[in-house]
Amino acid sequence: MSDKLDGLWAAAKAELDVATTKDAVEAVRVKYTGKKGALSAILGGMGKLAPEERKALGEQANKVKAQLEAALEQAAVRLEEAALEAELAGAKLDVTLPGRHVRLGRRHPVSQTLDDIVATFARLGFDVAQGPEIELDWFNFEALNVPADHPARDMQDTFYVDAQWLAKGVGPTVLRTHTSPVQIRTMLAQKPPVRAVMPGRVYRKDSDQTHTPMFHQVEGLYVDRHVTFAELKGTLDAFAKAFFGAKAKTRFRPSFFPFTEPSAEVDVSCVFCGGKGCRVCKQSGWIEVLGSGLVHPNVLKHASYDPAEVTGFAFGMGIERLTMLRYGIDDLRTMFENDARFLAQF
Ligand code: 2U9
Repeated sequence: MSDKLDGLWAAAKAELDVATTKDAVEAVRVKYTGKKGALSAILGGMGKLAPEERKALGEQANKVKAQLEAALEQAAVRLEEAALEAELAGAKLDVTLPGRHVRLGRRHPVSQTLDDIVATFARLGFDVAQGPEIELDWFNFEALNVPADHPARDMQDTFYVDAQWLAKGVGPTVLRTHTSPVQIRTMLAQKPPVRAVMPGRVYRKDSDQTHTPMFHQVEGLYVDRHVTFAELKGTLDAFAKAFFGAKAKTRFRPSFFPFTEPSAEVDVSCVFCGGKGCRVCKQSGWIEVLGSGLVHPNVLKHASYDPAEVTGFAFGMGIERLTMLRYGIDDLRTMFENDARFLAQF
């Protein structure tokens, strides 16, 4: 029986050495170590042996079984390696070629600027409020003290959304021309005090070197008892210093907006020449960055606030313009072309 085991191992080893397929290796495994295989047959006959002979043969059988299993494993590995070798040779894959470069995406400079502005006002205690881009004419114009015959309501400036509004029994709808309707909605939804900034997309029928039909704004509103123009100046000066640097100075020039009275445009000392005068600030030393004012009493009334009880300030800024000033970009179109090579610089 001992000879039989030796013979079995020799035969199995010889067959494995010439096996060239997985199936051939599997056939050897079944033939020699399977349930009905040669090894089982030998072990089955062991019952008839004397105890000491059985022990010796058992040990030998275990050794042969272990050898067989190791040889089967080796054969399997050898075949796998050969298959991989053949595949690589056939596919002519050049594993020394450098990998494809994956360009990382990043936030658009306009989004970065918008987020920075919102974060700056958040530090000054402002909440963030948002509203619909398709807006009722009432919220976009009427509530903001923009009379029906105001040039800003002209078909030329405003995208009207629904021509059938009258038939449907709703007011006209527009693509909002500013984020100001969000202020009205916010005031109607809560009692004073209100202190919030309103970031978002706005739309105007405008398209030239310095205007696009869609752009981004951040507006802000602070309404409470005893809010004065001094608070407006302090807040916007703090914003300018946070955004343009501690050396930035501000100046307030009288202006007019239907929704604020008094109104002021806010200039910042030129970020390029520090106020000395250059091409960008047209030698004036100042750059206009914001509009602002105290909320018009009519606007407070439309929002169900009592102008005898509360006052407020409001401001607005265009984000594309601020982004261009911040990064020294001189062509508005680059903000909308989404050329990844251009955007990767910021
Ligand atoms: C309410 C009351 C008042 C928002 C204001 C401006 C002045 C302003 C422009 C800046 C550049 C628009 O993007 S831009 O072209 N904005 O000059 N905006 S005051 O005043 C409000 C808003 C809401 C209830």
